[in-house]
Order: sequence, then structure tokens, then C-alpha cells
Amino acid sequence: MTRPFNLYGAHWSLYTAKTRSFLRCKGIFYQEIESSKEIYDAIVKPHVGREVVPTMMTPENEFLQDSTEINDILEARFAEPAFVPSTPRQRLISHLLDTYGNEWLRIPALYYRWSFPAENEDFLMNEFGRTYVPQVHPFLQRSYGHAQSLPFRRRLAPLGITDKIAPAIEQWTEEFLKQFDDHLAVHPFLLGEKPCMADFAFIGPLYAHIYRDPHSARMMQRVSPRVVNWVERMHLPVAANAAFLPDDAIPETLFPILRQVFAEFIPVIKDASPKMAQWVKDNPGKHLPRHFGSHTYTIGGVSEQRALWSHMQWMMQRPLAYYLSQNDATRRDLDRFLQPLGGGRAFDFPGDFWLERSNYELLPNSSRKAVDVASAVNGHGPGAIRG
Ligand SMILES: N[C@@H](CCC(=O)N[C@@H](CS)C(=O)NCC(=O)O)C(=O)O
Repeated sequence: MTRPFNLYGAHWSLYTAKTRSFLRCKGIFYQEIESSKEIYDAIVKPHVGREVVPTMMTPENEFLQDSTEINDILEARFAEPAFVPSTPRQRLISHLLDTYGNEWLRIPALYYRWSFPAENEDFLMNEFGRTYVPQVHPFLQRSYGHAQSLPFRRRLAPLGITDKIAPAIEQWTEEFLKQFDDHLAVHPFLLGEKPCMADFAFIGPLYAHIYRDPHSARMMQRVSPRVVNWVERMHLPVAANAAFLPDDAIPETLFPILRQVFAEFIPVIKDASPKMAQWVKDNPGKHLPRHFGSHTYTIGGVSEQRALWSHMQWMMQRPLAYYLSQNDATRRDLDRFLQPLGGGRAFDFPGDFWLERSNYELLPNSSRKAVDVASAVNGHGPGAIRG
């Protein structure tokens, strides 16, 4: 009998949501096992080295970690329905919004989760505690829940979430949800009749935090009922013959979101990238920290300081490598499309350092340049991105 994929994860977890939704939409046979202390100790830590979800064990007993890498590997193994578009504009936008959902939508997710304790605290402490120690008394579970959630609460400062910027985050989030809701009035997913990889990046923060946590759940229902509906649709199998929009079209209803990507998100990555390259030069042989230093970011017109996040650079390498791997004519067409949205120069990175994942860590490969990697990109999936 066929064995299932084992997904070790939790419903409170942003990145588990990304992989769970992918598995369900693809119709892959899997079982989800909650990431209790027992599971971390017996399975996750011995294989991955730390308590992190999602972790996946394949039917062949391979261990995978990092939701993006897991989804890429599954996409390569299960061809239908395909979630990576094959035409240039759609493919680039899918990679780009994948990066955006993964990295930028964490800001509203973490802000809303941890800024409304009167409504969220009980729910969250129970969730974290029950998942971690399901067998103990609920009263004790709460104190475990507190300890388990502490590292996440501590991420607010490095993500630049402060009292000063809170009103701007709220305004920005409602606007984003309305824009996405308007889009969903016309199209069931970002690029047509079926999800692309970016839909899975969006579902992480939009399901695990905004849809489920009590305070933001009410906001989502009030501001964007179609997003509620999309969250639920993102957990159902997708028909094998569902298609992306014809003629490599990017729907105009996505333009407001894309304008925000180029106005707010791309400048942060472009500022961080050379600073990370410098850090790598100054610290030869060292692991790049998950986050370090600080630089300015702007959301909803307000600026604040945040840390430089190395995973963001790794994610951005994916659209970057795809863009650079295209011939001149295709790149010119992509530029023509991106220009009016403010993305005309989005991909002109210095490109003099490259991050690779090895043994569940991000490692700089300073002998490799973006353009070398791009020349090796000819398909999708982590192998292709790594070159
Ligand atoms: N980039 C990773 C991030 C995984 C991640 O941060 N998972 C959280 C839960 S959503 C966690 O388990 N964090 C603990 C840790 O990273 O130490 C992925 O996409 O899988």
C-alpha cells in the first residue's frame, strides 16, 4: 500500500499552512502530525537539528525542511495540476509574489497576532500549548504555550513592528485585503482558475494568522469576505484541467498589489543585498545569521528600522534568477510590463553574492554570481534555482 507523506506542523504555523495548502490543492496523499514536544524530540530535531515546522518525511524517508523547498520538490514530483506557470510574465510574477507573500506579509501577520492580547492571548496560548504538550492539563499547557510562543513574539522588533508604525500597518493591511478582495471578485486565484506558487505563499500569513486569530479574523470577514472564501478554497483539490489565464496575461486587478511590491518591498531587498554581501566579506567562513544589523523600511508611508533578513535574499534570488535567465527580447518585454508598475529596475541587482541552502541552513557562496546561476536556470525547482 502507498505510504503517505508525513507533514509535521501546526495550525498556528505560517509556513506549515503554505505546505498544507499545497498538498491539498495538489491532491497528494499525506498525513499531518502535530509538532508536539515528543515529535520534535523523536523526529524533527534528530533530522533537521532544531525545532522547526513544517518538516516533511517523504514515503522514501527523506527529510525536507523549508516550505518553499518542500513545495518546489513536490511540484517537480507531481506534475498535475501544475502550479508554476510556464510563460514569462506569469512565471516571473508568481516567483515575485511568492517572495512577497513569504517575507512581507509576515509583517501584518505577526503584528495582528501579538498586538491584541485581550482578544488573542487565550486562543494562542491554548493553541501553542495544546500542540506542544497535548497530554498535560490545559492549565499547564498555557504556560508551555507561553514559552513556545516567546521566540515568535521576539520577532516583532527585528521585523520593524513598533508602536510608531502600528497605525500604518493597520491601514496598509486593510488596503491590501481590499485590493486582494477586488481581485478575487474577478479571478478565483492570483493568476486564474488555479493557484500559482504565490497563492501558497499568501495562504501562510492569511490562513495561520489573519484568518484564524480572533482579532484579525473579524477584520478579514469585515473587510474582505472573498479572501475568507479564497482561504477555504485553498484547502480543496484543484481540477487537473484548471488553467492559468490565457496569453500570459497578468490581470489588471493585481496591479495595485504589484505597485506596492515595487514601491515598498523591492527597495528593502535592494538595500539589504549589498549589505549582506559586505557582511559575508567581513565574516569569512561564518554562517549568515537569520537576521542582523538594521536598515530603514517603509510601509503605508511610515518608515521604521528593521533587521536585514537573510531568508528574504534567498527568496528573491528565485525571481532574480528567472529574470536573468531570459533572452534579451523576453527581458525587454518583461521590463515593458514592469515599468508602468514601478518595477522597471526591480531586477538590476549587483548580484555579486549568492545564498544556497545546505543541510537546512543558508550558506553564502561568494564565488558564484547571480548571472552564473541564472545561466543555469532552465526549469523550476530548487535544483534549477541553485543552478
Ligand atoms: N523558512 C522556513 C521558516 C520556518 C519557520 O520559521 N517556521 C516556524 C513556524 S511557522 C518555526 O517553527 N520556527 C522555529 C524556528 O525557526 O526556530 C520555512 O519556510 O519552512
